[in-house]
Amino acid sequence: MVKALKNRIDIFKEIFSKEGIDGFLIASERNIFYFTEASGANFLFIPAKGDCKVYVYGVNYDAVKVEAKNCQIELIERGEKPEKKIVQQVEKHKIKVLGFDSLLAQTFITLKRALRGKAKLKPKNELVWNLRKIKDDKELSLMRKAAEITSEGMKTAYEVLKAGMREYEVAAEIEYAMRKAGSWSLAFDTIVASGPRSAYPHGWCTDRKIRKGELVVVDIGAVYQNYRADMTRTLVAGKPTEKQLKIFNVVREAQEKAFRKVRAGRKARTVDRVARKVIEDAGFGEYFVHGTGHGIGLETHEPPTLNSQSKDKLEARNVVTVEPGIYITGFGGIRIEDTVLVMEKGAERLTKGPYTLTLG
Ligand SMILES: [Mn+2]
Repeated sequence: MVKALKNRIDIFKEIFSKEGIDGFLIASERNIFYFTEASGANFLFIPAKGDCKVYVYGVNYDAVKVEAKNCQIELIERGEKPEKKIVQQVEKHKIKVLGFDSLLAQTFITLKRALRGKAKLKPKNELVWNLRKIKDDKELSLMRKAAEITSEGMKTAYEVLKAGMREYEVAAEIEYAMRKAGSWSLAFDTIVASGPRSAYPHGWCTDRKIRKGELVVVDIGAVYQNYRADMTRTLVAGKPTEKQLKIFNVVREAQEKAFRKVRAGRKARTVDRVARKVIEDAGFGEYFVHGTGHGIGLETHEPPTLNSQSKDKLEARNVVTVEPGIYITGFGGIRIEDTVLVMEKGAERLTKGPYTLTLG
């Protein structure tokens, strides 16, 4: 299915209409961006028939007026309740079933009270995700760019890392390189986790001084025009030990074998099983403490999910991460992660970098 940007709202109208829903309320900022190209808006009301309305507070009103496509824009005045405006639209369009993506509990309660049984509220976030997880050509080109910038950041990590540097200093060099390469922001806080801290899968970054021979997990993500990439390499400042190399090779093999399993039609949990089997067979099963990957796009963590519980099936134009790891408390951790594009007959790595603990 080809989804030109101008048609996303129309395509979505068809999808929710088939579910017996005659109006849809979008409250997630990323979902509103997906449908309208506007950032910073608060609600998007989509009737099955008729014009859409975006609601926005004063702080972002001018920006949304410039950016928003395919919808009318309405200011939420100070002291005004947006729920009231939404109920007015529900009445105007005679909506009986109002689908929604996700609402704050307070918004849900206020809306439900104000609707007084006139329309049923139906949570249907998965309908939006079914669209969002299939990236169109424009999205793929932006994600390619985000991945290129991220790879540039990782190249810098290999170039600058040395014993004696503090974790935040390595992070600063990486982030500067990504900014200069065009990154709009960071997909998440840069992780530079060294020594025993590398055993924390999401070990952020501190002022710890990196010592010679220590493992350093570097997990980074650039953002280009709101689209993200996610990439991890594990480096050693100095010469790796035999044990470090052995564990690295296990993770490397797990990542490569899992990557080769990625293709349209594959169960996401099969990819996880393949990675997990390599690590289990090497005797490190208990140290692989997270799933193998996740979808990525406008958000860093999106469907589909690649873990042992996942019911997702991979589809062409999904973009997912493949990121097995081994984390041993006290010793350290190793993770290798790429952002990859799912294709009909395989996959393509969008992030590119060396699969080595050291440069050269
Ligand atoms: Mn990731």
